[in-house]
Order: sequence, then structure tokens, then C-alpha cells
Amino acid sequence: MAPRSAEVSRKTKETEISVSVHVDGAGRSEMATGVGFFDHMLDQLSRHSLIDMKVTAKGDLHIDDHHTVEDCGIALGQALSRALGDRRGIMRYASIDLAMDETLTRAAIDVSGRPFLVWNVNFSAPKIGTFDTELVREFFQALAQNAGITLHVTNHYGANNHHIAETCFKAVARALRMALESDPRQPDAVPSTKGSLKG
Ligand SMILES: [Mn+2]
Repeated sequence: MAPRSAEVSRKTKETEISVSVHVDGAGRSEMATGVGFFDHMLDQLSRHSLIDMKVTAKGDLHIDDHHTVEDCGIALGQALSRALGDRRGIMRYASIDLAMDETLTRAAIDVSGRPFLVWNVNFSAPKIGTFDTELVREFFQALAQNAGITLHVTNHYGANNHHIAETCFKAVARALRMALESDPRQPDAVPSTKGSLKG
């Protein structure tokens, strides 16, 4: 499998973001989005997917975190899609039920080229610290859309909103890791009867 890496820079009137990803990495992350809780979540995404990720963002945080979080999802998704190329040789499907203390969350993924998010996660509070909990969904919507992945996330149960958010990131990370692994039985084939995973 060729090295799977990409860089994306994206500038709008709301945000200026640069992202680099190395899919076959070691889970090294450098996050500087200006949003502390989001950095913590992106660190989890990198660490447990083993995708090296660097994200630098300067966003309009004087308004709120929304544009920054969404646009980081867009840029990360674009970088991931670019790094994966024609998606040849990958396992494609994966799912995991991920536990963290009292919380259990499932992520199921199809690296299909077809963007879709099914989101069954509810938070019991609007904020984790200063972070709006509704932005967790916004991030994954942008990621799925731009990475060309089908992503289903279901929180089965949980009480602590920090844990609920964190299990979403860790479960998606771990499912991504499995789905992006090389399939030793068909290392040179695109795993689709259509012959294409480019959407
Ligand atoms: Mn945490």
C-alpha cells in the first residue's frame, strides 16, 4: 500500500485551517484549534486511530466555537479522503462498542465514498465546560461528508457528558483504524462489486 498522507489548507472569512494526516502513523497529534476541549477530543481521534494528525486553526472564536469545529471537520475529512486515494486494499467496514466507565457508545463505519451520518447521541447538558455539546455532531457531520464515509454513532447509555463525547471520538477512531487497515487477502483490490469507492 502506498504511503497514505495528505495536507489541506482552507481559508474562509470565518476560519483559517491547516491539516496534515498520515494514515499509517502512530497516533501522534499536534492540535492547536484554540478550543481546549476540542483539542482533547482530536487527540483521542488521532491516538486511537493511529492516524498522525496535525491541526492548526485560527477561527472566529469571539463569536463561538461553531465555525472552527465544523471547518476542522471539513478540512480533516478532505485530507483523509485525499490520503486514501482510490481506497484500494482497505478492510472498508468496521464497528466497535466502546466502553468508558459508565458510558457505552457504538461506531459503525463504511469507508464507502458515500457520505452519510446517522447520529443517535443525546447529551443531557448543553455544555461541557465552555464547549457546546451540539458541536460534537457538527464535527462528525462535516467529517463524514468530506471524508466520504458512512458513519453511524449510537450512544447506548452514559451519564457524564464528557464521557459521552469522548467515547464518540474514541469509537470512531478505533473503527477508522480497523476499516483503514490493509486487507491481506485482497491487498490490491477495491473492496466493492462496483469496482469503485469514490462515491
Ligand atoms: Mn477526557
